[in-house]
Amino acid sequence: MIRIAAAALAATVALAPLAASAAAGDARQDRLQKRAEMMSKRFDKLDKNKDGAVDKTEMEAASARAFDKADTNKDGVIDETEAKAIRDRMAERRGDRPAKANRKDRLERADVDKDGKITRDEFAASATPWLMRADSDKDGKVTKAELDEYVGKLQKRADKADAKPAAQ
Ligand SMILES: [Ca+2]
Ligand SMILES: [Ca+2]
Ligand SMILES: [Ca+2]
Repeated sequence: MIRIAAAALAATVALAPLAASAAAGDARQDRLQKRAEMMSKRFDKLDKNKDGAVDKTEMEAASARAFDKADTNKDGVIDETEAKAIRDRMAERRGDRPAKANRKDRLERADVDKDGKITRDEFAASATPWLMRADSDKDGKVTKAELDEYVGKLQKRADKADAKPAAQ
């Protein structure tokens, strides 16, 4: 009896790191799922002419709309107050999740000449859209199939990360 209990205990201990790793994997899959949904929603919104693809014109139009929305005093530049308003909005949308370092500085990076103001051109140039990473045939537009393929790639990468043994 005692031996069986000890064996069971040993098994539990041995399995513990695996369980922790599976939980981390679940959280990752969850995030990925949410990200895929978000990308799909954004895609549908960007595809104004509903031809099943998002092209450069549609992306530029989206960037122009975002700029117009951010430039609240309509002087043609996003100044520090307006940039702060964007950051606040982003922080609100993010909730209590920590900011991604690379995303936090997008506005700062956009201000190429560092005069504290982002012009329309600077803003457009900084908008290296996440979506273009899905453009696998590099024809300047992203079809829904390319987006699905891209999401599949992210999924595979996450699966691979899950398959790695948990760090000790
Ligand atoms: Ca389209
Ligand atoms: Ca302004
Ligand atoms: Ca394409």
